[in-house]
Amino acid sequence: MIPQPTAQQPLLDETFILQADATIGVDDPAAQPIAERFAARLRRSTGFALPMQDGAGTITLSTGGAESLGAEGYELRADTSGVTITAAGAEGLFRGVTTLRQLLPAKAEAGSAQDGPWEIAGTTITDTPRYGYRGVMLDVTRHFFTVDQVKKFIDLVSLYKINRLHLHLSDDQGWRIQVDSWPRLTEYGGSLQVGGGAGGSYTKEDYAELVRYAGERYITVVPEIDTPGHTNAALASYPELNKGDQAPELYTETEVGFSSLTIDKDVTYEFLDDVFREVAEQTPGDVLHLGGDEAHSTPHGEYLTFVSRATELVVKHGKRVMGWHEIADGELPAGTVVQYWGTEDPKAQGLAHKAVEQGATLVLSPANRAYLDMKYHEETPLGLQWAGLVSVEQSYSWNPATLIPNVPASAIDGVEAPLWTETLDDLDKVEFMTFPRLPGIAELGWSPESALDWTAYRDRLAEQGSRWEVLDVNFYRAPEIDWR
Ligand code: NGO
Repeated sequence: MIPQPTAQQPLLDETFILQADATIGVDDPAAQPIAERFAARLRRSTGFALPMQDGAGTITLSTGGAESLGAEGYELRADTSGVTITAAGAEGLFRGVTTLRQLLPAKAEAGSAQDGPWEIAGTTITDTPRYGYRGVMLDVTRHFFTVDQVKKFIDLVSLYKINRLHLHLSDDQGWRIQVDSWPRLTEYGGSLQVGGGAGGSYTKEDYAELVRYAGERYITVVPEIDTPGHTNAALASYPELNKGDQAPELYTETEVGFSSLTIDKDVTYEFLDDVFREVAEQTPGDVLHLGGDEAHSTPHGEYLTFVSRATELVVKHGKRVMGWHEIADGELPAGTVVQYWGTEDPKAQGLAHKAVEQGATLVLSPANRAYLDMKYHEETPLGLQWAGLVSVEQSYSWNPATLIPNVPASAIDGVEAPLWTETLDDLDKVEFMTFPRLPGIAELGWSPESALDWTAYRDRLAEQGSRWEVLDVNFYRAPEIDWR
């Protein structure tokens, strides 16, 4: 199982076998949709009727217990008589059902009827996450991904108890979210992508659908509008955002660091005020990411001014600021989340310390460990390697608590695995870079420190391969894993 639960005990001599007459019981209307979706999946693969029932069933989801395990925690017991999952509320039940899916044979994930038996070795599990933020980022700017593609991605990451989806929605190569007050951002700024092909963007309805779909899987969307650099698509769409009112051409290559909003123009902040307002209005999560990375074309003094003014606008629209670690050189409002993407470099670590000294918290995305777009090895046909090669072992074998020396445990919100898409133009390629590394990052975010052990993890990871085959995931069959 991945992530490894906090505590698991076998129940010797007990085996649960799902039979044709099984029922699914729920005692809380809030958990009804969770049970329904679980039952629907199992009906397809088992061919059983699996009717829903109020209160206890063969498989029971029950709220109002296990309160000490927090909103995401749960208890699970599988024995000869049935399976019970107990949690404080619906979110914990959802995580527990995710575990139950992994306890069942891989063929339970199939879209058509399979032969049993449907057995689970007797067990009790008590589980609660180590960190509250366990994210994945998808860059939909360098290449655009449709709502349906992102939904499949959400489905796959939710199997590993990921609870944040960071969408990188604007960059030099494309603006991907509708903004009514600045319509050319998508109409023109979203029209292309890397390589020069047609891009795309999300309408408000599309974005709402992604937020809803992720929410159903207890994943909060964190939208990113990258500023003041990585803004060529916006600058190309509106001449007035540029120094000298001259719009650049659209850009479809992959250099970074050449674009900048104009820091000393009022229109820059009118623009951001509108964009942040419209994005914030559509985002139930409490965080809005304003980028802040690689502003190499913004003079440093101006960058610091920008951080103060732009963060103020995010706060004005009721959200906490999130930004890449460069923003920590500026003055940060209370509640800011700083995303560390450094390697072992002292300058980046210094900014992480600066963030913590200002009271900000950290989400860890060390590029040489957590970047899903780094090549696995020299011959990987996709991806980049500026942060080094990132094998499955390299991405798993680190400890969030000690990655940056002298950061108090209370300052770490969790981990996130970013997937940048300069070289990835379809979902198969996205899957290839994401699996098998993402489950390891998810485990670093969820499982207790004592459970983190590469040799044991390697064995557990090997078992996931059969699930990905059933789910039709194009994963990288890393040779260091004995895939079963
Ligand atoms: C950097 C850069 C991105 C690239 C990515 C590629 C950050 C935070 N900014 O990470 O624009 O796409 O590397 O790995």
